[in-house]
Amino acid sequence: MKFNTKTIHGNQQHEPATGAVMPPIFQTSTFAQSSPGKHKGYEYARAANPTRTALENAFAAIENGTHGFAFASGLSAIDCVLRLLNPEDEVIAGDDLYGGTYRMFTRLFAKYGLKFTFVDFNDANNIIKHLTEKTKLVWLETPTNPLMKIADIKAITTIVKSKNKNILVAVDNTFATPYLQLPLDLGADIVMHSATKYLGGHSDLVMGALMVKDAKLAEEIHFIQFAAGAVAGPMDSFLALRGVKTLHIRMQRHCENGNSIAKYLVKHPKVKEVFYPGLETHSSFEIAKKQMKDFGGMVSFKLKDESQKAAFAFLEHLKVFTLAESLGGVESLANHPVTMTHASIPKKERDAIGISDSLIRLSVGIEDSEDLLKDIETAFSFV
Ligand code: P1T
Repeated sequence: MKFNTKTIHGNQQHEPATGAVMPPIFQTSTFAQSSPGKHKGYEYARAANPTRTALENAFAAIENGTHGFAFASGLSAIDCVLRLLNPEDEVIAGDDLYGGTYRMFTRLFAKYGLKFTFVDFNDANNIIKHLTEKTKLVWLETPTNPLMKIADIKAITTIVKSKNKNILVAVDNTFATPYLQLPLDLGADIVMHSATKYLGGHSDLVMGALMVKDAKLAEEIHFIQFAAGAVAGPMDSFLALRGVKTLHIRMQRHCENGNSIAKYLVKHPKVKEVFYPGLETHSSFEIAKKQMKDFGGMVSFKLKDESQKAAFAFLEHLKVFTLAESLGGVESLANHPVTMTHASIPKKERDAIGISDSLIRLSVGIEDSEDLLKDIETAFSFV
């Protein structure tokens, strides 16, 4: 099956009892047994629930994996990956990450003896000097949140695996989605998503996903998912599955609109810099062009006026864009990383990588681009 067909039919079956085309919302915590241990494949809904199974099968299909897992949030999916490790193990991660991922690494897991090193993956070779005998996991976000940096998944995976094939490479594919890039095909071991974003696509749920292609790794992840218990509920699983079925057409429009807005911003006299991998001026444009089918709907930019006041004036006067955390829904959102999504990163570190007061991140939705452009133009008149 090709990708568009997979989003709708990948690993899906009609519900066996009734032929229902969409899986029912199995709103149950437990399943009857005819004799102890004798059941129809489901025992207790933390272990498995048929609505979640349908979604997890779809997750596996769209990322070209063999197994998919649905979690209560994106962060709980990341938490599951970190639980594969042991104290003293080392993790190499990109230096630009979603603030909550950075917070989990440095404030939750560092105290259990995991060591995190943050590296600029703009050049794949930067990883070489950080790989040690203790490295067990490489964590990539590409494009990164919020600076839209690109990591060359294939090049990094090749370097890492030639050092030690047991080092896991995990890719947070939230910004790109499998519509744009397939990390498992490029050599990664684990794909992670905040399914809250493009996979769900309608800003109506919080969910995480992991996809893998190795049966042993899948078994370990399933054990952690079951034993730690941060599973997606049946109602959210139903909504996410419905979302996945339109991922390809939504992404097509997100890309068109993202591209129009990035090109408009580049020419705007009040804009200092635009971060969008589809611009030829982007430092990793060639890698993005090779690795991604298109460039997505996330666009960040800095104002020439570097004061927080100017950024706030712009954000307060948007009307079609909603000022809110999150991204990847059908509606356009605007975010101020310093005070919102990346406030948990210490100022010194934010400054070092360029997350400054005048940085604004747009999640460009699938409305008419003329309305979005007009909205931005009006907001600029208040800066
Ligand atoms: O919010 P949650 O579903 O737990 O996902 C966390 C997460 C993980 N990875 C990336 C790349 C993310 O962007 C996120 C969540 N991000 C936001 C809420 C945001 O506005 O950036």
